[in-house]
Amino acid sequence: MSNLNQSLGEFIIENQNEFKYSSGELSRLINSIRLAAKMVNHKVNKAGLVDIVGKAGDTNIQGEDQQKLDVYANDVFVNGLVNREIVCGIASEEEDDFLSIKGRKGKNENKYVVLIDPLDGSSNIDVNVSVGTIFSIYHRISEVGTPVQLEDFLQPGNKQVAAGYIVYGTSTIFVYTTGHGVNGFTLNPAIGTYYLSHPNITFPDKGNIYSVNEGNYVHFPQGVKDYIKYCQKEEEDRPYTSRYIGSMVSDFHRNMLKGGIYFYPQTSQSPNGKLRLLYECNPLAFIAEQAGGKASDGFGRILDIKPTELHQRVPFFSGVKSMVEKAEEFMAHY
Ligand code: AHM
Ligand code: MG
Repeated sequence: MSNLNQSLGEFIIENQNEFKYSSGELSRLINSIRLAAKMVNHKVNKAGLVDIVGKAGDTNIQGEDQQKLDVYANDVFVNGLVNREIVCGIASEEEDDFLSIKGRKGKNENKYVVLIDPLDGSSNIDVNVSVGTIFSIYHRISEVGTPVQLEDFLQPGNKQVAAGYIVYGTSTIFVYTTGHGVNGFTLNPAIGTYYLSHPNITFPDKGNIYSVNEGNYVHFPQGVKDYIKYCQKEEEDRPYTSRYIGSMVSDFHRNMLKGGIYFYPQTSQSPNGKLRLLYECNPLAFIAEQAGGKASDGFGRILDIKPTELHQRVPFFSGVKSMVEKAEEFMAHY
């Protein structure tokens, strides 16, 4: 049952004691992301009105053109976190390297690092389709008070303290977990407050939606091709419905609520797929598991992968547990 009387701010305070390292720091951090997301939401909503869509001219580390809203969203999240001095380091999909935050007094005693994809699916902005923000939070492993190190960011996803996403869709929803289930908060734009609209989200036991860019079919490994054929076969509760927005957060969100699987596999040209382990897959994998779903690279658990680089890519299969397991079964044949 949704509780539209409870705001995200109240929920964070009420549940503060659940946090492993409870000192209010993590609550402040999530609060800060919540505020930055409101600013980005405001801008995304105006994307068709102002001259902000289109390429900014920069190219990010993956060699892709950045759009203006990507740059804006990156600035808002990074500056929000830097200025409020609640983290010691940030890594962003839009930045080549991680940022170490010194703190005004020259010493930063904060314990958390944040990894963020500030605006995912940004090629959808020009055509008025949903985009999202994804974030992931870890407790640093290097000594508090010293500059953050690469190792603080290269932790396996099973060490995440919290993770979440925001979908800027028909309405804006903030979904997150601190390892105690998944909750979703819908923004009431009239008053600028997120309310608990989706308490304790769980995947349905069964699903009938598959989401994949089938245009890449010829480049997929045989296991993926066979799984797609399985989804399309007329048998039992199949064929499944195909739904692909091309905005991972929205595809994931729909499949979590309605029951489905999202996958972005390796292709003959991209042996590790397209998606980034640290900024996209780990946070969604944490949420998937917390909601009773599953996330895999086709062979094993995403959250157990030991990252080796910041912008590492990985094949990604996530959704209803039984559906991901079926995909893994097909992958194991080859
Ligand atoms: P981005 O981080 O450059 O926006 O790319 C990630 C996005 C995902 O949101 C989406 O699922 C996928 O790329 C779509 O890729 P494709 O167009 O190859 O299907
Ligand atoms: Mg992205």
